[in-house]
Amino acid sequence: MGLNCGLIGLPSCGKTTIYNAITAAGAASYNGSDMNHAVVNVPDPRIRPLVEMYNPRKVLPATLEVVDIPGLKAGSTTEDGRGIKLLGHIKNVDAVLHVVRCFEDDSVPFEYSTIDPERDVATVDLELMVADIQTLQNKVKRLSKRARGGDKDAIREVADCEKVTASLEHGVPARKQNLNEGELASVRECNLLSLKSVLYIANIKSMDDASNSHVKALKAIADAEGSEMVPVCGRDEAEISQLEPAEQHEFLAVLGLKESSMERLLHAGYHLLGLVNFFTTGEDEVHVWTCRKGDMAPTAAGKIHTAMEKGFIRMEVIRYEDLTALGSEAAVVRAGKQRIEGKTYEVQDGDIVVVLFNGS
Ligand SMILES: Nc1nc2c(ncn2[C@@H]2O[C@H](COP(=O)(O)OP(=O)(O)OP(=O)(O)O)[C@@H](O)[C@H]2O)c(=O)[nH]1
Ligand SMILES: [Mg+2]
Repeated sequence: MGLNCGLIGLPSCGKTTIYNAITAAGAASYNGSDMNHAVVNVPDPRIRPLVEMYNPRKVLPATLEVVDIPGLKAGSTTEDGRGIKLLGHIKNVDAVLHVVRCFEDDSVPFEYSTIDPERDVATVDLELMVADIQTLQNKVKRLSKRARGGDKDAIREVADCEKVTASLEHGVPARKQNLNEGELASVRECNLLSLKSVLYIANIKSMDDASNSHVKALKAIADAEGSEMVPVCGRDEAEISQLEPAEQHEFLAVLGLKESSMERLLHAGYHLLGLVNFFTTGEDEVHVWTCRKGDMAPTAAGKIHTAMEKGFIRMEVIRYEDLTALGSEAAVVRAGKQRIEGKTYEVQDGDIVVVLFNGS
């Protein structure tokens, strides 16, 4: 139910190394036949004070799901269907984490003899686009009979799919096509890979290298599409993630970092996708939920339970800062700081909510 991400990139760019750096701190990780998959807890400094206050039976942090697939090289999606199958594992992710090798090291084999983020991003994007063209063509094929029969919706959807396909064939990823609402609706069920938000990860040798020319080139690519770029020293951080938390912070400090790669990626990802955390609290559980900034109260309530969205009546809201400053829910209510919000309220980061709904 939480945030869901997929790691992509050329072979040997460091995806699995970074996957290990992100997930080692978290829960179960298993090795599938050709991909790694893990669900990790999202750290939030507000959880601990809430747990101390409520002493709940259960604590449920927000979760981050990470999928790591083997590298894509030029032609992966056209050669034998293996690339298409691999990409199938990331069809349903909210965001793509695109790892780009930005370190020079002759002892680590790579596809190319040079380091060139622009080339690498274009190569991987092309594979995503080839897969998308296939997906769109399948949809057009499915709709063609209805369209020939004069079905207006089918005719419009076919036209939209063909327009997107034509731009893909010209090398423009769907995320850069400025698609309008109608076009987005026509391609929604296709889960186009090149439409997904991309967070670029520059894999570097050491943090001293965080502003080398390759990292700058990748930052420029990210900036040009309104995205984010995070430099990560994959190998060092994969090792650090194996240490005890106290030691981790010591080593991060040595590298000149305040946060682990997981924390930095999360911040960038939350920012890129416009995500916020809100809470439900009680003696039973302290639970962190994630929704999009701008989500109205019923949509956010729907993250907790679909019945809460359907039967939404109102939401009682207190702020995390008020609760910790005043010491208890009762004190917040006495201070007149509890709010009753309706269907058009936009849930804010740090809201602690109770949803009243029909069927409760
Ligand atoms: N020097 C250096 N080597 C690294 C770094 N990150 C990864 N490597 C090395 O690069 C090689 C490939 O790393 P992986 O993480 O397996 O790469 P991958 O992208 O998962 O590769 P595929 O799954 O085959 O596509 C390994 O030998 C790593 O040890 C880094 O930050 N610095
Ligand atoms: Mg790998």
